[in-house]
Amino acid sequence: LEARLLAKNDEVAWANRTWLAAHDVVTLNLMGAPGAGKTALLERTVPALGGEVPVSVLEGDQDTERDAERIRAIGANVAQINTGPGCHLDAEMVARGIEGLAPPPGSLMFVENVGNLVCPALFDLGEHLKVVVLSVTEGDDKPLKYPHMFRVADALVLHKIDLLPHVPFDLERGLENARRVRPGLRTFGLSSQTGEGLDAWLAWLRRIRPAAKASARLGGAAP
Ligand SMILES: Nc1nc2c(ncn2[C@@H]2O[C@H](COP(=O)(O)OP(=O)(O)O)[C@@H](O)[C@H]2O)c(=O)[nH]1
Ligand SMILES: [Mg+2]
Repeated sequence: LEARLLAKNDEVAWANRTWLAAHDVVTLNLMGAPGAGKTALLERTVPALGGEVPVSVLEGDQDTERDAERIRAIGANVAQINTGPGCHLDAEMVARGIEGLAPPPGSLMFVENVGNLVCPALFDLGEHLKVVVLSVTEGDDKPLKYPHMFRVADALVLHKIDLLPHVPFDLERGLENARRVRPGLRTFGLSSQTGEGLDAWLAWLRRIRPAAKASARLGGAAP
């Protein structure tokens, strides 16, 4: 049943990927535990890039419009998807979300997945890149305990570094653990509270638009 479910998801994800490539909408899937600071990161990122490129946000949560309201408050194009008991977004939900959002050609779209380090790792949404957000309050062993999430990630945001003096998170060990499961993983240590480290993250986002376009032109294997 799980294999059939994932195969069906992959088909829809492929359709999403094709649509996003045709409309030149570069899409990032933000994943991480509840409270890792995914929405806070978007609240920093969207205004910083908003003047350069249109940005849309698709918010995923089990319930409420709370995150969509936070993003709406900063003036961005946003839609909320509620999964009810579901623990992750799937490609079909994202397809419907894209229809509602109508991200313009040449834009950037962020998808904030439902908060947890397990199920979202399994579901391709048709995005270009997956980003895992791990805050230093969660412990430096999490990449080892939830390896699937870190293995599928294209980048890691090591979040809330302003709290490093107050928590026993060992930065070197955290990075080593992440790279043990995902060699070469690109990492950004940053704080959405203080803004420290944000520049490198923003610079990467500015660079990936042309890179993602090039890879979309090359195409991947259809499921
Ligand atoms: N100290 C600190 N707190 C943060 C930071 N980013 C987010 N938070 C706080 O962490 C909590 C969860 O943030 P939220 O964006 O809702 O997390 P999400 O569930 O992953 O979307 C909130 O109370 C935020 O104010 C940060 O960089 N430093
Ligand atoms: Mg959130």
